Amino acid sequence: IGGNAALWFVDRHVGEGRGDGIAFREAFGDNREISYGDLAEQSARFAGACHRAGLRREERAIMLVLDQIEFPVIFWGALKAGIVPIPLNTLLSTSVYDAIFHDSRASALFVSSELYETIAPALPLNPFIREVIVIGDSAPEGARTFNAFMEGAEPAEPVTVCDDEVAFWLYSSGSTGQPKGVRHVHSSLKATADTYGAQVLGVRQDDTVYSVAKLFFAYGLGNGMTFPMAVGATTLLYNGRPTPDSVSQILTEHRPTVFCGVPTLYAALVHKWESEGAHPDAPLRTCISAGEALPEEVGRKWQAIWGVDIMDGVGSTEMLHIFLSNRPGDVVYGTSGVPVPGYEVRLVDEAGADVGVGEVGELLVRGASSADGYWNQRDKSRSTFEGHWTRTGDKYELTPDGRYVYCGRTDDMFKVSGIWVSPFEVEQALVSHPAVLEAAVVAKRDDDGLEKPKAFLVLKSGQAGDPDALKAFVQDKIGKWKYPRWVEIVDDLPKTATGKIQRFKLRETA
Ligand code: 3SK
Repeated sequence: IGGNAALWFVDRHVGEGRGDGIAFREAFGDNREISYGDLAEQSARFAGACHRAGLRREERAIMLVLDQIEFPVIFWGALKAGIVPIPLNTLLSTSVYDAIFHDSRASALFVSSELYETIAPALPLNPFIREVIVIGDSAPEGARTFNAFMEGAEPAEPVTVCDDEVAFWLYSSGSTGQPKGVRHVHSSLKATADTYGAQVLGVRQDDTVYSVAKLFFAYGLGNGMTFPMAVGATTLLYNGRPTPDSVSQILTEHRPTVFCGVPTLYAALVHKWESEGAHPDAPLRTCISAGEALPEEVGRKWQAIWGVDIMDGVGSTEMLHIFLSNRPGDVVYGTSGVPVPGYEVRLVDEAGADVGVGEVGELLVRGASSADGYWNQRDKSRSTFEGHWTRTGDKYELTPDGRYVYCGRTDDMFKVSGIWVSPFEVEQALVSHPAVLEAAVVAKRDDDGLEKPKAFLVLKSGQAGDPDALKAFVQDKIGKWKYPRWVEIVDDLPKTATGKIQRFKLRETA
């Protein structure tokens, strides 16, 4: 089936006899559940409620919604109505929301009651938003509750679309700030489910999936929504912060079979279970990681604990999901693996020429899920989407056995004594030290104005980091000139919501 993605991801299950299967279960509160049949019905009524409220096709609707059952109802219901949902990161500040509300010119805003206070100051300043719908028991003046919005609405038939019609947007903050609206088309959702979802993750109908990456993030949207929904599986939703404690509890109580994490959390979980000498009991059969490269050490320790590898991969908001990944039964820690079936990659130098094995180049990717472009940012669209190829801004090296090794962001690399240093390589060396939990390395100028590595470290609890010992450790591991000349111990590292270290912020304080 082409056309409206909601037909394939939602309604198809009812037609094929899977309507009673549980699509989503909340791993909090009263553990509310929604079946595929109820999701089909409620999303159709949501579409009817949008029409009744005067929301027209192609208008945008902001979703500032926690991972809770209303999320899929709104997302798929909007697609059915032809309205373009824009799920937003739920951790941004009022001023960033204000900028996005203006940039997108969204006509409607769906907001979880817990987040209302943050956006409230932006509402009187906004001339575009006509409907504010609060997911909660009550709504302030000028807004309606979600239940009131839905009450009495008639189900609407999904609008007919072509494969190339824009279905939804995501705002990409990148690793350097300025959010950009990334426009994705209906067919991209199925393209990622058919490629990474089916052929790498290999999710099955009997799986229970838990993604610590939230649904507003492209990685979480695939893991927790489109991949399980492609096969009629069940997803666990958690509306709180994924900490080592909350994740351990979900693993114990809800027993997922597929776990989708990010490196920081994998590292913190391994550390917690090592120091407690025990780990939860869960029937995990597949684990994946993305967001930033997974430290080798963390992957090996996870494998030793669970007997299951973590398949590390790399994706982007622009490509919607992972396009380079380790594969089941073929995991090499410290690499991002090989191209996902359906995607091609190239490594190019600054002049755009392909580089050879063992040389570092910028990663370009092509595949069916690439975005339609950025909203109202022609220059950035032209420099990122070059015909069928999308520039990732990541530096990679190809090994003789055909695997891709991450070397850092294009703008994070620097030279020491004329030789390129990848901050990522120094960070990998640092996190393999037993006292170090997390590391970030940036360039800092010495008294002679020459760039040298500086490390910011988060230590494991109860550990003291001796800077000289750490420097010597790195020298022994990766080479004399790459060691950090300065070591600063910090409580945590600045990160994007998707777990990418914001080195630009550290550069400012270095
Ligand atoms: O950062 C990543 O690796 C990623 C993976 C999947 C989807 C989106 C992103 C940004």
